[in-house]
Amino acid sequence: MFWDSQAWQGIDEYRQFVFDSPAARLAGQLMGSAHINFFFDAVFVRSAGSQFTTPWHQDEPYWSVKGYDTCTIWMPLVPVRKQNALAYVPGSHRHGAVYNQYNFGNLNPDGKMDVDQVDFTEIAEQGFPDIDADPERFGVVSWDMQPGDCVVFNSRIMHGGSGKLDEDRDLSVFTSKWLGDDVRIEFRDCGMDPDHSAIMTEHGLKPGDQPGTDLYPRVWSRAQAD
Ligand SMILES: O=C(O)CCC(=O)C(=O)O
Repeated sequence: MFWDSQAWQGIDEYRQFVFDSPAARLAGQLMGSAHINFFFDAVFVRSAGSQFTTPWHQDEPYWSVKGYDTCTIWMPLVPVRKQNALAYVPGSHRHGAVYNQYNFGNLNPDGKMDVDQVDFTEIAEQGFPDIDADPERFGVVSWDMQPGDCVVFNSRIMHGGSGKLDEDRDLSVFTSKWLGDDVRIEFRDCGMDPDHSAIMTEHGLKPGDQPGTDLYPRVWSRAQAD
């Protein structure tokens, strides 16, 4: 498995997607936001037969920002079967509870184990539900997808389960994260993943600020689109 993130500043094709594709407009329209800022990209590449499954989790509770108007566009670059694709628990972005999420920092193989560590044990109100034990009860959904299809999901929705691949299938996915009107910078005592607090501070951003600067460029405004 190969994973990379925040590569948009160095890769022209990623920049084109961020600035020139309809993605920002879609995010703005779906979230009902007047403005959209780009947050970051993350790619997930798995070779055929990979058995690494993404643990069930939510995104926004890990982030260095807080807000309901946050979304990810999950965009496979190869055909993907429903059972191999990212899956979602519909409506779970409205639960409002703090779950004891998996610490993705544990998966970091490059030895920098102090990076992107998140520990929800002190703040969690309940354990993360065992969704795989009864996917039907949770109403889990996923879809067969072709290159060109994408799923846009609220960053508080429970999602996971992707990447346990059939022997004849590889999977390459480009994901992009977008921020709308109610989003503010937030530094979390439990840790953050990805932890942008240092680079935000370098750019003069502090908790409570709206994301901006060339780190999180404004890529779409409803007023200019009208
Ligand atoms: O594609 C995957 O396996 C994980 C994607 C994901 O969890 C995300 O984009 O938040």
